[in-house]
Amino acid sequence: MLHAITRAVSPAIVDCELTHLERTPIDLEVARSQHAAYEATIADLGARVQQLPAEPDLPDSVFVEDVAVVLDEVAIITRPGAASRRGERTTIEEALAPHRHLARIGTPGTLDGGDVLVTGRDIAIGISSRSDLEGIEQFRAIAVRHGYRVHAIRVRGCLHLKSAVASVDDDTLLLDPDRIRPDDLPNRRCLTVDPREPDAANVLQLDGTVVAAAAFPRTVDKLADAGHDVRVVEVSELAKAEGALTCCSLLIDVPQP
Ligand code: CIR
Repeated sequence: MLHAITRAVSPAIVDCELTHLERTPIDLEVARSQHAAYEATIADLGARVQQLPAEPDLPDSVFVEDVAVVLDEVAIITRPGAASRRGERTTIEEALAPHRHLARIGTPGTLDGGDVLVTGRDIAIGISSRSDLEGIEQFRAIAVRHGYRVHAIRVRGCLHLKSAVASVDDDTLLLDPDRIRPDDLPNRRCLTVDPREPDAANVLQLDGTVVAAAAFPRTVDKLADAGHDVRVVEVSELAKAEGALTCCSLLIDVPQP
């Protein structure tokens, strides 16, 4: 079954890191209710949701994806590129320890989980403002031991690799062709976002359903027209913190109890 680790929105989210967005006011209560609706959606799609308590001193801690990459064989605790996010690791390590052997990215490497796109045995990792070559080489050394191939891809114009490309099913990616060249990615069928919605690529694939953000209706229609079962969630307040859909959960395949 699928276990999902989430974390309640921090009251400090208004002080989040921002790279490509201007700071605009975030309504904490709205952010919390949108986050709760996100959790309800993934629970409805079959995930067992484990919500970690909010971290009042860690503004971006709701975005749990960046702190770990969970493979079937090992969970790799990252060293986030933003120093303000490194304190998020302790509680994520504790939450993952019952499910996976842990490995770690160490100093001086940096890596954010938002830069890591796992498709079968291929793992694409963005070289970004958050993830550097040292972090990627450390990740590669761990992953190759378990039979994965790691491909480093330069990220431009967005925070993370997965800001511009994500999986919609086991064989298909959704991407923004202005930021990601399909040829850079390991062989997969590619759908493109609507050109008026360049930030629409970050969708969450869960048990045959694609969870997409309400802000991108044209891309939602495109996915539906391509035959995908799509669930729409409103995450506008979390988007003001430069977060999207994959970043709000860590998904772990666990054996049935
Ligand atoms: C940050 O800049 O770290 C947060 N404000 C947003 C992180 C979003 N993470 C993700 O999309 N994987």
